[in-house]
Amino acid sequence: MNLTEIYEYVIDGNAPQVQAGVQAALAQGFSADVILNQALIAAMNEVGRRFEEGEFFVPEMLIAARAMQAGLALLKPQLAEIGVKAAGTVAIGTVKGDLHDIGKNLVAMMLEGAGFEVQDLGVDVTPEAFVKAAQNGAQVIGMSALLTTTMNNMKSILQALQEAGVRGQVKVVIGGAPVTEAYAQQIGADAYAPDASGAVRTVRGLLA
Ligand code: B1M
Repeated sequence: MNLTEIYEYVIDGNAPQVQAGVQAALAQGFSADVILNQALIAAMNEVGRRFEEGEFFVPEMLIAARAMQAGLALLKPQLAEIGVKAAGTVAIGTVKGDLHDIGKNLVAMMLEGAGFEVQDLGVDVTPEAFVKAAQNGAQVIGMSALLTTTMNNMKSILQALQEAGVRGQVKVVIGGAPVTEAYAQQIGADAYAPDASGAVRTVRGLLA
């Protein structure tokens, strides 16, 4: 099994073959960071590109992200051992009152696939929990909302970050079906991303 095959299996969303491939590559002496960058992350970049070009839809992206995560789980102990640093830390959650998590999970998986350390705060997340994540060192706060009623809670979270004195130390990116670029500007978020691959590009840009 070579790295190109692992890359293809991630794109195909074949988790068992990705795991077999990662195990074989480790046994052949490939280092964990090479497998991560040249097979898993490279494949997720391609998945993001195909999604943006309209060649892939949400199900294909979800299946690929799950396959990537299956491979990543095997690499994590080695990555920690050789001290590979994450591209940045992102805390992401669906805002208070909102239980929709499919899109948020997809964004979290794509970010993880792009090499970020992701803290998933879950759904129905209070402003206090977002503040705590910022105080604990998250560099980016990601908020998701699917309801027109709950998207207004994003503003309260920004206020809570401000009041806690941590707004200046984090970048805030928001998204979800009813959210728009104009709304992000209106409430003072740093960025809006329309979809999961856009979120990866946006977070990379914010931390560059
Ligand atoms: Co609900 N729901 N739902 N729902 N639900 C919607 C959102 C709705 C549009 C359906 C409709 O009426 N047409 C409507 C909202 C209307 C509105 O606010 N204007 C609605 C409603 C009303 C409700 C309830 C109030 C229904 C009720 O009980 N009367 C209720 C609310 C519960 C609550 O949250 N408190 C409710 C409940 C549910 C279920 C539990 C049944 C289920 C959620 C299951 C789950 O998530 N685990 C559900 C579902 C599945 C939907 C629809 C059908 C699909 C949402 C979805 O998963 N889309 C939805 C209708 C629709 O969207 N067509 C609907 C797929 C997902 C991949 O897309 O989440 O948009 P999305 O994420 C995208 C982008 O938005 C973006 O990237 C993702 C990937 O491309 N993105 C980000 C998302 N977060 C981001 C964060 C970022 C960046 C990008 O940065 C941090």
